[in-house]
Amino acid sequence: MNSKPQALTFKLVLLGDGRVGKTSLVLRYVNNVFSEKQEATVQASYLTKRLVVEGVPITLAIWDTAGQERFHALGPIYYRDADAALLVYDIMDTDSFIRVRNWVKELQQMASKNIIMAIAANKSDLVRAKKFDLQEAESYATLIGAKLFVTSAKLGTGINEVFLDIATRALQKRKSSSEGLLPTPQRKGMLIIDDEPEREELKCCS
Ligand SMILES: Nc1nc2c(ncn2[C@@H]2O[C@H](COP(=O)(O)OP(=O)(O)OP(=O)(O)O)[C@@H](O)[C@H]2O)c(=O)[nH]1
Ligand SMILES: [Mg+2]
Repeated sequence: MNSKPQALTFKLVLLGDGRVGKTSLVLRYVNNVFSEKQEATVQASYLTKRLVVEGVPITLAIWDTAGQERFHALGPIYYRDADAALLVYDIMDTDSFIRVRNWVKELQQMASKNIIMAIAANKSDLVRAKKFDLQEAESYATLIGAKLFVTSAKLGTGINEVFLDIATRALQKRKSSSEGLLPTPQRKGMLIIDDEPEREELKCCS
């Protein structure tokens, strides 16, 4: 008899303003790389990461969305049925924190109930003083039942912590749900996440 625990898949979506570092966080986490010249995401990209939490093998199915305003309307395609959302802002840019609040409002109205949320205050390496005011962001995170993590994709700080927290909370939630630890494909209404995101039509030949 095979007693190996079966892998669970959790769908995670990254949301936030353009250039706050969503792609950089994912690439640091999945491939341990960082580029100063990271290109803006078009529509979204999809990556996976396997990890083991409390002895349970987990696959994080990660949708890294484009933050530019022109892609905003695509949001529901990616956060629909998501188990968790990682909301990213640039610690040096107040407007990008406001954008996080707007995404949270949208998620609360449109996404799955009880979606797990975490907030990443990214680019912490750019802050010279050791202390910076996170009180507002922390109170806000508590208010919405999220956790706040200070991250730097550049230095690799806080990254494992935030993804591990999301995976751990998703696992706890699944354990306490009626589905228990059934492998993901047996879940009702599960979105198939192996498909590539739709690509923009190739423009050709005038
Ligand atoms: N100093 C510093 N720069 C960062 C960090 N994270 C990302 N960057 C830089 O910020 C710029 C934007 O990063 P991206 O990862 O492309 O940002 P994004 O949120 O994916 O942007 P969109 O795809 O347009 O939504 C790039 O030049 C990165 O090198 C960080 O932690 N520290
Ligand atoms: Mg990006």
